[in-house]
Amino acid sequence: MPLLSRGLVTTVAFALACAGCGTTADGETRGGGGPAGGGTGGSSGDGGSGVPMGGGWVGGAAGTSAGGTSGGAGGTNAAGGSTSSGGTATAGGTGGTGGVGGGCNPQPETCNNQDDNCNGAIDEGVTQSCSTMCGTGLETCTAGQFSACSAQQPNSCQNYATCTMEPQCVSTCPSAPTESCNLSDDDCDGQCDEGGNCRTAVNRSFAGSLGHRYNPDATKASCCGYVVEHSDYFYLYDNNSAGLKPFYECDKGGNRFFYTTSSNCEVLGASANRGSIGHIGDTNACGAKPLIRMYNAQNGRHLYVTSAAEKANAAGLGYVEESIAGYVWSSP
Ligand SMILES: [Ca+2]
Ligand SMILES: [Ca+2]
Ligand SMILES: [Ca+2]
Repeated sequence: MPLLSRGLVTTVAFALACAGCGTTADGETRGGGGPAGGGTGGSSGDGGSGVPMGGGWVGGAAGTSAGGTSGGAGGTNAAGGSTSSGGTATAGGTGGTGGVGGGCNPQPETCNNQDDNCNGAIDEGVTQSCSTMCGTGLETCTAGQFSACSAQQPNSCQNYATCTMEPQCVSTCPSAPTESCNLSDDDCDGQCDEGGNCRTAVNRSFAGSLGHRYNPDATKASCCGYVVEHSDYFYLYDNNSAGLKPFYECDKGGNRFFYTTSSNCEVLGASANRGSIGHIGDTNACGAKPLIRMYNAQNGRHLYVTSAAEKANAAGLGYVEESIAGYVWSSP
């Protein structure tokens, strides 16, 4: 019976019995095991070591891991038995088959830093869709890591309508608009209508026999016995716009004045209107403060103040608050 056809257990038993093969009981001398086959180099994985089988050697187990270079080492030739008289030498066993190298099992390529599809490239062509507030794009895998989304990324920019930072889908943020006289901080620098081009100072002057006058025109402010006591008492806008109204100077007769947003000068009628001294605010927008209108019934005079201290002082002189005439500013 050929030795190679025997079962493994039997074969191993024989192989063990045959170690150092010598003369058998029947006088025959059997040859030693033939050379074990060297394992064939696997494309991956080291082959296992050869094991004796059937007098020869089977190759090493197939390699399993990537990067292997060779199959199992072949067995060495057992020493042939010595030949005794009359014995028949039996051929040594055939070397075992070399171990089969570990194969690559092609799978769809995924982003795992492995060559899943066995084409020699790792994570090639693996992408996934993504999006930002600006649109959709792709993330591309390299060495197990997805890149940033190719869709446009929002830029943090100033919203000049609200003066707040917000993400915008632009590569370059819009530049600041030019400040204009509109009761708004157009360039969002924290200052409203700055630059000195919007508002003009109003002089406050006084004449002991007449009371107070408020006029931006220095000539008028110094007319008719008036003396300027505060050259920039408050500021009014030069031009009208939303949130503003003309503030009129009304002549009560004899160069005594009061001020109102009524073009008819309230009860006096339009003929008393000496024209606008500027434009006063409807609200405290753009840093405005109230202009408090007071009246003294004892002398028939009006007074306009911009602070609680002045108001208290005027109250001590018999003035009573009538209304908020409008809102004025402290700077041009
Ligand atoms: Ca691949
Ligand atoms: Ca500004
Ligand atoms: Ca402005």
